[in-house]
Amino acid sequence: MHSSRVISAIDTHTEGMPTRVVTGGVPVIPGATGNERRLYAMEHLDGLRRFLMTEPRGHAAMSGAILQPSTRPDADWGVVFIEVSGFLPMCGHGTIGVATALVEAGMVEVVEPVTTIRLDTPAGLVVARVAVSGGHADAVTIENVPSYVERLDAHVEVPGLGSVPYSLAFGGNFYAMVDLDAVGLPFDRTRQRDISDAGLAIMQAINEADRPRHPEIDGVDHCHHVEFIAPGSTARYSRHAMAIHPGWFDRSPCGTGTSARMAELWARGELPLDTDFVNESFIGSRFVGRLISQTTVGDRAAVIPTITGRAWVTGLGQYLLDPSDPYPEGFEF
Ligand code: PYC
Repeated sequence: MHSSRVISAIDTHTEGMPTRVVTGGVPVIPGATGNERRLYAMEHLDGLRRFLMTEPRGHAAMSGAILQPSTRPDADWGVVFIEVSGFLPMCGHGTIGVATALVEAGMVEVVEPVTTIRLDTPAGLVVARVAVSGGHADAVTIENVPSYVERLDAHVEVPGLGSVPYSLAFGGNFYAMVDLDAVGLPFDRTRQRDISDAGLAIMQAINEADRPRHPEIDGVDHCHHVEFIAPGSTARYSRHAMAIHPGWFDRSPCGTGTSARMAELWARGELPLDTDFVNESFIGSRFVGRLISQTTVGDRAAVIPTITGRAWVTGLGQYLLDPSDPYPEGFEF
């Protein structure tokens, strides 16, 4: 076969959302920390990201994670998260996919009933506890990075929508949380184009009016996710449509979005620590979240969330580039 590039991957899905876990073919990415690696990759490896995420090897809602050696002594593996939208500081469904792939491929020492894997992510240390039986990764609980509220009950002026009420929280990425009712749309997948357009308009308006910035993680300075909360949702069980730049929906219940939502509910006094919060995705799949302790981020009160979900291996791939391929970095359609 003619090929100038060979990338090996374990393809998985987490509650419906793909994670292409890259296991070989990418050299060590320069950087003294996970976030420095992300920043380096944003500048120098965007073509590799597009090669793996966009058509014809990926699709419009593709997501992945590049395995790396850890930059820190207390972690087993490093991870750089990639998706059609860019390089993420943290990805919950991606971490569940990575932990499942590492166990299923025997790339960590597998211990039953629980295998603990410590991951060096750009947003910080994330611990994944994999429930394993008979060698099978049954479910994964991740202990996420500190999550906090940036704005509660704010408003933003959005062209075509008027003044939209929202709250903004960080759970590994920044999430604007908006009631679907507030933009006059139903929780209905046949209206996904309208919901996505509303989400993109809200993200743009927030970023233009007042961009959020993480006080401790360099280069985390925009809102590219809008969590549209379905009517009837409560502080224990919520359904949502997660609209993501540049125009797709998370198929999973979104681990970092669930963390942000729990931080918001906690800040409102509606979700105490050690209490289950079930979050349901646009396709009906579920994560169970919990807040396990309190901490701070800069001068803000923050919480440590856990997220439990499942992932399955869907394929083993070697992604090739024929030197005569007219689309060496794929394309977006
Ligand atoms: O699960 O955290 C997540 C996530 C972020 C973007 C898509 N999924």
